[in-house]
Amino acid sequence: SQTIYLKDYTPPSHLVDSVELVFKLHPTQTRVISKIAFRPNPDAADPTFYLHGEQLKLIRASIDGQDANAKVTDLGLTAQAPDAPFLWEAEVEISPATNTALEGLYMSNGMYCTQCEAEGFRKITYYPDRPDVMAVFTVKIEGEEPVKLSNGNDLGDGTWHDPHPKPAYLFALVAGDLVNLHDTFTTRSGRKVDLNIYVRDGDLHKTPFGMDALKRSMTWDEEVYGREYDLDLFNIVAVDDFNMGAMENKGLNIFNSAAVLASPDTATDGNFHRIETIIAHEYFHNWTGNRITCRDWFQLCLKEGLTVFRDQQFSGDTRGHAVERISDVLQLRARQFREDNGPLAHPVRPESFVEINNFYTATVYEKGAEVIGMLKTLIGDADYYEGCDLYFTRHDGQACTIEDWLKCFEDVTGRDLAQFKLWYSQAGTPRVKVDESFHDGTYTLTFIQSTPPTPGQDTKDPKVIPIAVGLLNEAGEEIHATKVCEVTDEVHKFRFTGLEAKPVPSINRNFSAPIILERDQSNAERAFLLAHDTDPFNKWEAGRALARDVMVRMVTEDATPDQAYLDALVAVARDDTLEPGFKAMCFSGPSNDDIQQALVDGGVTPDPTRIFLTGQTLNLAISQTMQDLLPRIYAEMQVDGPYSPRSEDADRRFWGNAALAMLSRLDGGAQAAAQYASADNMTQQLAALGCLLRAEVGEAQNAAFYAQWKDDRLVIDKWFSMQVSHAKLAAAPAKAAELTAHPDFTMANPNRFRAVFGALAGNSAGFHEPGGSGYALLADWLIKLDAKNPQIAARMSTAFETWPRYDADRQGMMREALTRIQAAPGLSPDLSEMVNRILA
Ligand code: BAL
Ligand code: ZN
Repeated sequence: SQTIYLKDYTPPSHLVDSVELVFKLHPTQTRVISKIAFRPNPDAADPTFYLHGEQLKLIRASIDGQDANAKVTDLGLTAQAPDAPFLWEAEVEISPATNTALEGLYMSNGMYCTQCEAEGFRKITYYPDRPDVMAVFTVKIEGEEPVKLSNGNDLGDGTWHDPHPKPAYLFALVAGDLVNLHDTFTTRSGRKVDLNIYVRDGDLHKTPFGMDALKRSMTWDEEVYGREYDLDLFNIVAVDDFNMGAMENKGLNIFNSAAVLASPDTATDGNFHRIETIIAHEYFHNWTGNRITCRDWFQLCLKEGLTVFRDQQFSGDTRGHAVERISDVLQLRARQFREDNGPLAHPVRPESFVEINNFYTATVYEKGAEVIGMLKTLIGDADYYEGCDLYFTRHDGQACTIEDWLKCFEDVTGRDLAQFKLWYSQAGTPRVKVDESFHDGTYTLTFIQSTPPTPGQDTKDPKVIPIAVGLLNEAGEEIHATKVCEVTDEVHKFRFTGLEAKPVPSINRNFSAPIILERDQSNAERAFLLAHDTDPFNKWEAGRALARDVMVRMVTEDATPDQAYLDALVAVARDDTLEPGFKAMCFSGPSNDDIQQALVDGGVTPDPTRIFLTGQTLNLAISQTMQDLLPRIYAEMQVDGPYSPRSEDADRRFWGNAALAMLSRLDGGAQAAAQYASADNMTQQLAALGCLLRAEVGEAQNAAFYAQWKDDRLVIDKWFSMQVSHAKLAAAPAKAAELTAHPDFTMANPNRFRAVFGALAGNSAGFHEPGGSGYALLADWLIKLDAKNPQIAARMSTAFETWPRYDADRQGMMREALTRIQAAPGLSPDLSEMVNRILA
């Protein structure tokens, strides 16, 4: 397989005016008949007529009615084409039922569906399968299935027409025995849009929340970005077997059923939140992705970073900005910082790839979103939205680049964004060291920035880093409102004058830049900021830094749990001005990966076993300190009345269940057993089960849970995941191995595979148990899965990306597992690229 480079981009040889497709559906012998109107591209670098095509049986192909004499390879075909517009007609045969990679046209529980991003359309028919070729599609679906859907408007009798030119990756087809929830939405200019969520019979009661989220997303995009929907129909379909969370196909979004189906008895508050976010995300793609798409796949962040940023804004507006920002940053640190500081580090806009599916990463998505957030912080809200408006009018209907995007903001502001663009090209998380001094009423902050080397990038230039700073006096009053320090030089000083005494700084408020701050800060100052900072993010951050320091000292110096930290937590719990969701966040503490990275930064080799045991000790100490408060918190946080996923209720359950987790460390699970017995929704049931499993007293409830939910796939995914995430140390890989023999385990379903092996990878002390059984098991299963579904196998290989941080024994065993994968016969380009990069 070949490496593809951004610098080698050339325009397509031919453009497409229209595409007509006829599908004669059959599980193993679907016929796809295409009529495509091509014309030579005047801007082409190379006029050779080339179409992508993989795993297709070519039946016939003609150009203007004459046999095309196509030269076919495994990857596509070439043919002699006239130097003028012409009609390509072809017929191919494909086998959806045996398509286990879930890319192209495949079958899921008897239903036909598609996934074409990034390069799946070439498994449906011969086509210039690249995002800069946009065309108007008309599709006819022939088959027995009662419901037959494609993009755009329904012309009846299985025929669909999408008037908006689109790249092939946004093509979609669904056919099956489905039922739907119908609703309507009227756009602000008066267009009446029919909305449907299609599901299998029996799942209809799980659709109303998704529908509500869709309508709220449509309103939000009108109000905040001035974007209206542009067709008379918007369809969503839930599919059980799906590689991604969901896909934004024009007018026909296809969702992993886990990312759309929710009812109070089967979905947790976390599930509801995630579903709302994904529905919004896919809907927002209609403008940021579909109307304006990417010129080539290197520009993926153009649509993904921006659309993640938009869904984060939406969630903040819906659920409260402080808790939303904290959870976004927790995600960023756990996934993106980990990626950016390991062998898989790559720029937000990568410069080369073997398999583009390997670049649907936390860096492209989440760091891509941070970059948009920094742009908005630097230029201000008014210019940000004006720049977006310009982008939408200037580039509607086009396939664009990051340069096109940034130019809109340069034109609106008159600013040169060349240095800002380094955020797109330089990988690695910047470190910013902070020095401070105070003389004669002037407080000086000195920022010193550096970015460590990453694969292929040994040296980095200084970036523009917007660091929001506020100052407090020693009484805890804000004496300087938040000011954005634009750090542009390697060493950059900022002065605050007219101060009576040395202030306490609150730096990088609201996490204004995705950086690692390096600053000598006492735990007393952290506790002070946790008590007084007016910026909710930094208030939480101070507590997190405190917790991290306490954990690190417990791990490295055998320290006992720090009393000042325990007292600070009690103060948070007692503070009536704080929201329940915020309190719960303060008690969540740093992630395991966060602790490991802190240890690595301090020159200490992390031992996951020791970190796990230390976490247990600290959690017990926290529970004991909180002992007197817990029953009251727990009682106060109970929500009366029927379940609602609204954030006020969800946040109460979040804090109440944090209290339950603490109680369960003291009462042997008595309160959790009571909650389990009386729970009338999945949030309460699953939280109680988790506490019981952690306390190793939940055997009966665990069996009852399985029996109660054995017919609900999505709940059983949770059950599989719980078994592994609550197994301790070496018992985790053993449990995962045992579950692979469970009658409900199947690697054909990505959600089920992830439920077991995602949970194993997330159970750090289990995956890294010193005997190496976690590594060996995951390697075995990645090799097996790769033969069926290379995309998921490649994605899950990232469990190994941290190998360089560990001790020699663990490193050796992880490398051995990776080398074994590398040597597996017939390894896919997907998994092979990942393993090669991880080992490089
Ligand atoms: N475009 C792939 C799925 C998503 O990011 O929405
Ligand atoms: Zn997306």
